[in-house]
Amino acid sequence: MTTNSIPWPGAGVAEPSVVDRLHGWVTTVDHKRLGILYIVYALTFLIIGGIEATIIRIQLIRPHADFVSPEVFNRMFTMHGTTMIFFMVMPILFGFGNYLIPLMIGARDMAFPRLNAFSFWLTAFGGLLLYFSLVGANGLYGAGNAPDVGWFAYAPLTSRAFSVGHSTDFWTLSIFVSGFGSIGVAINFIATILCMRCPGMTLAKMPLLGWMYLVTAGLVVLAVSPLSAAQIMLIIDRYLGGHFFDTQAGGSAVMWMHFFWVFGHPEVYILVLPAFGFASEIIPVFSRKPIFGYSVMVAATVAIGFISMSVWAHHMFTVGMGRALNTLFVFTTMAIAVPTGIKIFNWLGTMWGGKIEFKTPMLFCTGFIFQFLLAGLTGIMLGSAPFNWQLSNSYFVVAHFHYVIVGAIVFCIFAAIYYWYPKISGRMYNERLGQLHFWLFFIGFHLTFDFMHFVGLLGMPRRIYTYEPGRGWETLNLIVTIGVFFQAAAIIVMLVNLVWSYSRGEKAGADPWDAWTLEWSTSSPPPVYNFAAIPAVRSRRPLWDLKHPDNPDWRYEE
Ligand SMILES: [Cu+2]
Repeated sequence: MTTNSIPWPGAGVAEPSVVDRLHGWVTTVDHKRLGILYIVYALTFLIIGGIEATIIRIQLIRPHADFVSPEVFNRMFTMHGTTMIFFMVMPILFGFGNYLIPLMIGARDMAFPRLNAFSFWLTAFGGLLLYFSLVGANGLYGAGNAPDVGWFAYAPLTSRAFSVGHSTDFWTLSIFVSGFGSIGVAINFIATILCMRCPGMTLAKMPLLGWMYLVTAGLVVLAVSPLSAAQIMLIIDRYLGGHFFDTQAGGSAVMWMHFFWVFGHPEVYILVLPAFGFASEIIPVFSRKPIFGYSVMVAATVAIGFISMSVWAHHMFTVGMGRALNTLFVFTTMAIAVPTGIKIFNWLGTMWGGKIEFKTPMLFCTGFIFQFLLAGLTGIMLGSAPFNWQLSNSYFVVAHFHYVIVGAIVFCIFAAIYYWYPKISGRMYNERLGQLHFWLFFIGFHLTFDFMHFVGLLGMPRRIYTYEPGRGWETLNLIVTIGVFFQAAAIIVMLVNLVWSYSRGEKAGADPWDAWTLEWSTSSPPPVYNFAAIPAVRSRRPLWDLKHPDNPDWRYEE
């Protein structure tokens, strides 16, 4: 197998104009370009969602603050949650998957390039539709007509009786539209991963990232559909005289919760599995050891996929389901901790005895393991119904899920940004700024979300606009808010690094990390056609075999 970068036919033609370039990006069906569009789109919403979080935290910095009005506060936490989940984390994961999966399995593109483009634009328009709600009656400072019902929009708060204007409809339709984008890209991942692997790459030789995206895609198809169905029912309730979620008229508000969490809990695995994939690709390279327990990792991933569809009602321990059902969901929730724990063990097993180099991607992965372990422990605590009854709807819950979403998923996303930035941009990022990003964010994260657990244990409910002095919440809230400013500074450092390095960074070359998967066999950035000749592989580390013909991996795998 050869490294491949053949000059593109027609070299030396006139520079395309700005309009041509724009047209090229808007009409592209190339998986790499679509990947970049998803990533840039998501980073834009990271900034917007971060600003919303900062506004919430400034309002809660002390008792009786009046930085924003109660209405704006409700709109801020609804927009923050909805934005970060549906228009930041999901798109950035779809972006990395789009860019990397065809390269890592030795293919020239995704299975359905036009469906791929269409899926991106559905997601893109979904986010724009959500933010169009800001251009509403109350003006920007009143946060317009932005949705204010929380990111899970419980009934009957979403009924016309309690949500008079169109704010809830912006929530419903924006997620409904982007939901089809998600289902479209998921179908593409499944077809690409199952049908377009290069010769020799059996499923048992596929990079772990491929397995994570395969299971994730399956969950997207299974979990997003019930949410879309429930949203149609909500629209019928709001405009066509339906009573699906109207308890007084024979419907059920609890039924919305079941529909939402049948989506909502698998959703957290839709978000975390690709992140696990990033860590499973990065940790071996910076430990100079192949992943520990490849097959067990695959089995744990598939097990998580199945079990994650059976735990949803642990979000509903307080609605009165009764002892039998509560017990069942306590049991399934505890069961999902087993395959998840196995993964933590395998990552530590990979690092154990390795020659670890703490470059920025590895720093973020190390932070991820530590924080994901803690997040798992508070998850087990909240998964036991009696404990949950005490802390449901408190800041302990908010701290727990931010520990997973920020402490695990966002940390892995940052690791992925720095690890694959050289491949995507052709340049090295600034390592010092990378390390500064890590430490600022690490400190900020722990200030915010460690202390948030304690204010929750002291009884502070989530989503309250303000609070009384004298309950022991003041200092904790101050520290929590200070942490957010560290995180904001860290994000700014990252953005400066990425933009600056794009034109001034050191040239990266094809394989700056001395890695082992196929994307590093192409130039940086890769040519439009990816590979001059479709590669053929014999092991899980094709580039190791190429670089170590005297001691190839296939000798042990075959
Ligand atoms: Cu859950």
